[in-house]
Amino acid sequence: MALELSNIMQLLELAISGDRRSLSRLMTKIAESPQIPQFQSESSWTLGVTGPPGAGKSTLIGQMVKHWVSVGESVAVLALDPTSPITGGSFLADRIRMGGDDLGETVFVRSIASGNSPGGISPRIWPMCQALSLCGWTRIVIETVGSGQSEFRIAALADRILLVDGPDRGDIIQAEKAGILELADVIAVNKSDLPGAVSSAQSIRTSLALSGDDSREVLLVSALEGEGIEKLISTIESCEPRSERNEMIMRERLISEWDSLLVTHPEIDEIIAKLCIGSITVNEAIHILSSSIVQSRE
Ligand SMILES: Nc1nc2c(ncn2[C@@H]2O[C@H](COP(=O)(O)OP(=O)(O)OP(=O)(O)O)[C@@H](O)[C@H]2O)c(=O)[nH]1
Ligand SMILES: [Mg+2]
Repeated sequence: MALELSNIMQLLELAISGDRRSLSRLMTKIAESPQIPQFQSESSWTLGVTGPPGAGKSTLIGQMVKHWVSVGESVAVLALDPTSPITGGSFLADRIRMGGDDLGETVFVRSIASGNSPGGISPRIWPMCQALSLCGWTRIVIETVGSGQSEFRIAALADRILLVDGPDRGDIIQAEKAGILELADVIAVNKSDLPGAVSSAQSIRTSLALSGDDSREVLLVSALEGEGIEKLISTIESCEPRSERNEMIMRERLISEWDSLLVTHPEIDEIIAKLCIGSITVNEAIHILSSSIVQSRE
């Protein structure tokens, strides 16, 4: 375990010195190592981008990346696709290359295979973002499909959340149900080149007004035509992370790391078997698991 962590620290040093291969390997290690590594970066800028499948998140991120690169930022994108992580990421890279641009030195795109992480990917996103920040990436974007609570919870680890919706009212209802609408800092209705986008944006504004929160912007954008991108970026950059944000991030970190410790616990199967035959109670199981987790971390 100690050797594993020292490897990770070596990779981090190489990645900080600008070695891209080491950065890639570092991301893999953070995703796959049995123990979740911890890094501390003084400051980081992270944006969670979530929204229903096919809303245009990747295309929009591609446009945002282009803009950021043109103003001298260096952008890292972590793409989480619960269905096909590998194609999801390469697809994103294709979108960013739209217009024949090379990704260049100032863009890093990585797809994350959530299936390879002991205890799930969620608790690993924070150290990944911290490591990217230590390596000098000034804009860190996490793309997740907001089709379920667990995917959305990943976006909640970022300092700010952008919800991307399509011009279909069904998408918005889904976002409302999952609680995404409530927590997003900025809401973009994409595909403004298609009919329905204006009325979708209007119905989101009505929803926000009904819940007494009408201070957030609902912006119309077309990722395909590059419409509304600068306004979107300036809105995202000027939005003050809400006061509850830090509490939400810490809550997500704590819950996801705790969950991960629990499901990767070496005795978990044995304890479940004992619960099944009634030889221990749930309270006793909690006591056994939590005391051994505490001991292993001392
Ligand atoms: N008309 C129109 N089509 C768009 C726009 N943005 C994206 N699309 C199209 O919508 C489809 C999905 O785009 P993606 O960017 O892959 O959407 P996504 O939300 O990242 O999709 P997943 O990651 O699979 O959830 C593609 O065919 C895009 O070309 C837009 O502004 N207007
Ligand atoms: Mg995508």
